[in-house]
Amino acid sequence: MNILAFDLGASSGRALLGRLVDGKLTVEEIHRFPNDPVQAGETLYWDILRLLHEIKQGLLKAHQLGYKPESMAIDSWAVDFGLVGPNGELLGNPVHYRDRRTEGLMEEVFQTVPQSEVFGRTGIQFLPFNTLYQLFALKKEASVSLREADSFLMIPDLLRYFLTGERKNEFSNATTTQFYNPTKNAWDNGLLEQLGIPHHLLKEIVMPGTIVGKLQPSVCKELGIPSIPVVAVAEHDTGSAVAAVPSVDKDFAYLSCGTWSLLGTEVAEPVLTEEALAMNFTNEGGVDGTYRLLKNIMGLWIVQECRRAWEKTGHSYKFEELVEEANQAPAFRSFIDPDDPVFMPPGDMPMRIQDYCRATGQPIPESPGAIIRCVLESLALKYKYVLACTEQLSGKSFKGLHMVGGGINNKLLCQFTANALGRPVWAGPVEGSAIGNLLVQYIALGAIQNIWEARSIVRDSFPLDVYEPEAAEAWSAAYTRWSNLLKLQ
Ligand code: LFR
Repeated sequence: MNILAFDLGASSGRALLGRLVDGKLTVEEIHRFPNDPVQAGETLYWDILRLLHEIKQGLLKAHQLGYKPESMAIDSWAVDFGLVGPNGELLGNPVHYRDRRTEGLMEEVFQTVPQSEVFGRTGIQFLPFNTLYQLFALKKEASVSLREADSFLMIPDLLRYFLTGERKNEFSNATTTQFYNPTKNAWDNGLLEQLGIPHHLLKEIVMPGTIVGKLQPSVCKELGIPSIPVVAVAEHDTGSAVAAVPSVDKDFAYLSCGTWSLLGTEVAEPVLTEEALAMNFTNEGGVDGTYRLLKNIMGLWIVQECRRAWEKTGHSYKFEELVEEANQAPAFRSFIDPDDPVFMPPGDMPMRIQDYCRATGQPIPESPGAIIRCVLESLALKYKYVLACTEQLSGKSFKGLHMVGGGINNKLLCQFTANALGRPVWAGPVEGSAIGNLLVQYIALGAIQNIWEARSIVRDSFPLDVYEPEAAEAWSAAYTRWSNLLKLQ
């Protein structure tokens, strides 16, 4: 059975054709496209209509290649949204979560609803760009779009709406807004009311694995293709990636590694304790009513932005070149906290890393190789810390770490991670989110029974690379230095 997954990442999107034959899944990338944000005036936007165009191109290519997909689904990054008006029109272009409009707004929200209450009601970590603060920003500026809006649709909801005409909010993404209440299993209208944010725009929530509609006649006519069902999968890419983790153990730790690094475990119930709040962990909804207890780590965004900064000055490096130079650079010279807020917005990342090292009295990395080495070592050390927090909060212990996502192409990072953890890393599959997207479609279509059968199919279909830990003592000493730098006890 051929089906189609669209996986939209913060820097690129792709369409993967999946084929399930005798319990084995094969995938073929049939379309890949850039996802370049656009700065217009003071605001950083997503180019949403271009993304819709590229999705249509993917559909067209699948048909031109003769695949006749039987369903499709979209997953993307979380938290961002578009507002749709009473006549079905898009009110304004969706804003990028890295836009600066939410700066300082978390603290302002806490003056009305205390931070511990927000966490107790939603279980979501505090990130300045959460949808809650984005809507609060709109309310503060008396936004006309917010006033006129009839529907709040997150990025995949919105694209699905353009394709099917149906307006529904998908569960995994809804939970990331920080106004979904996992105890009540419903939107937390009361929380929005306290902040003066309208909630009549929120739509019915559909669970991952629901067929929500089908391609509407105008789309089929435009592309000259037959209509197919459009499925709501775990439309949050991290939810899809974790669905594709090929674990045998029910208790497993994962690192979904791309622009962001998302590290944690799957739990049956959200962990809403004071300790979880203090560690700023999150509980995001997943497949089959599960939650992901995890923490966002800044991830390869820092490397992507370094590369972009060097490109601007006329020095284009391939990722592999940078990783190779990092491999050659001296070990353990200087470290950063990848999650320091200075690294969040787009901009001159090499300079920010150097400033960080200067301000903390460390040697200043000069060459690209030295800078990237500093970032990759610091990420691996942060993973060790966050894995320990995950064990503490969940009461579980993990023999090793599953890594999925494009970041596992960076073999040096995988090896550093195994070294820092002193435990094996099992890396694969690379296309975690797209594969999770396909699997949940197969569940919706009745071709796979449940998520555990899906995970065994991943195990049988894709190779795993195993990284055994090395240089235990040197990494353990580095961890002590790094945690002193961050003043962790
Ligand atoms: C990863 C991701 C993270 C989310 C961030 C922003 O692609 O979806 O899970 O925190 O992007 O939406």
